[in-house]
Amino acid sequence: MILRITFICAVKGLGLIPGVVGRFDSSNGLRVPHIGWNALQTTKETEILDDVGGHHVYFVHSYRVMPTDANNEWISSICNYGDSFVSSITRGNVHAVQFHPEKSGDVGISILKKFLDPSSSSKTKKSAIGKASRLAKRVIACLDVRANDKGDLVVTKGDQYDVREQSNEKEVRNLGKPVDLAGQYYKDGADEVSFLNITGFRDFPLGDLPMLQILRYTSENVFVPLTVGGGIRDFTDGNGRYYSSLEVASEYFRSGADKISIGSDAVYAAEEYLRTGVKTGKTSLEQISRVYGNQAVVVSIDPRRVYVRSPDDVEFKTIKVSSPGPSGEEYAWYQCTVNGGREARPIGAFELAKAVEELGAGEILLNCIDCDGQGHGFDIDLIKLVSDAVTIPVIASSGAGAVEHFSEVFEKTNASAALAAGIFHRKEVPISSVKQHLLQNGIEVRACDGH
Ligand code: 1PR
Repeated sequence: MILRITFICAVKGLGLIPGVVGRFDSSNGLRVPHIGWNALQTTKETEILDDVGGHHVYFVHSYRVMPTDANNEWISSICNYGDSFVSSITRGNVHAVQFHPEKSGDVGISILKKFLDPSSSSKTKKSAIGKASRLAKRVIACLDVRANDKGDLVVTKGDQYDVREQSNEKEVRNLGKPVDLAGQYYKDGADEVSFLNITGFRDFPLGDLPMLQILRYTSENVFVPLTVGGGIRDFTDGNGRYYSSLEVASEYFRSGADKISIGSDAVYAAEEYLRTGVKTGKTSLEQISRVYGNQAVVVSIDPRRVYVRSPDDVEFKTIKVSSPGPSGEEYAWYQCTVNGGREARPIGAFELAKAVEELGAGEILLNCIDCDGQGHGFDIDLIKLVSDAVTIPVIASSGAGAVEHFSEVFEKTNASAALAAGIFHRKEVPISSVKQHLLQNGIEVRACDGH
């Protein structure tokens, strides 16, 4: 990574705008990439940023330009993340932004409209609650998608990963249509939407064109980041045609995904890396992050809690659990699984998280099979363990059942985002109530009163 910085610093730009591009410094605990909704401070009158006041906009990057006297006259806004960096520049009719207006909801759309037509009227309501001041904690809606027994792609939801009804027919639980639900969650104020193709490990995703179509249709109306996961790996089809994981990911990106999420394949890559100590550059994780950047690659971890009597009983990192195990065990480790929890692997969540960060992951989606669908809250022990182990953002997932679970995870761990599925699908708790609750507890979130 140091080499990369040196390389970038050593390369001259066109010299039109004075400044140096450098990587955020993660050595003092700052999470890099900078992913999420942050506040801007406008420093110059410019119509295109008229509606931004008090709102968050969406950033996803690891490199930035610092403001200096030499580039001061270009700067139209700055953002603070660790230090102040340049978030937009304006000169005459030249505008450039570091954030993503196309992913910044109504505020972003207004920026794009004003860029095309400076006289267009403002449609964004001034934020009535929760004025933006820093990086917000994100609330993510997750849609586990798979084909039901009739072959239609549906949003489903498991209990500890079992997505079949308990009836005699054991049909796949059907909680709605993916595109409709994603659109609804966008309107409700979700900061991101994730699709997980949960049978991707056994089906080839490029053969699963409806999934690509879901992404295309969703990205027409949903202007927050979309993540898609499931089946990202090298594959040879029935005709002997080989597809690299990079091709699979590229197809997802072309169809509207902003980030891809790798599950099983990242576990194999981490195991191999820990065994050999060698980065081959050939794993899906390394290849996709090299081409699209770390910030576009999420690793989804599916661990299960394994209780032990003593940390010496196992070679993996253990924690002292907050409630003892069934036989009074005081310790546990979190065993990673592949293929949707079907196969346990000889690697812990702690070891996996550290390895995938080194291999190029930009973010971790941290599920927990024990908590999935239970509604008793996130596994705080696990999330603390992993979010303290890495410097990339961690998304807490599995177990949300009430608004208090969201404040608990942000107060007790270093998670950057919290993801939920069941409570949103079953309409038990609206996203707006989660955000209202977080704001009342002094936790900054993106206000969702603009819709
Ligand atoms: O291994 O690269 O093909 O990726 C497969 C992906 O599909 C992984 O991200 C894996 O987590 C996911 N997956 C596989 N099987 C299941 C299943 O449920 N049977 N879903 C599955 C994982 C977990 C979360 C869920 C949260 C929140 N689902 O995504 O949404 O636990 O749920 P809750 O709020 O209702 O508790 P690969």
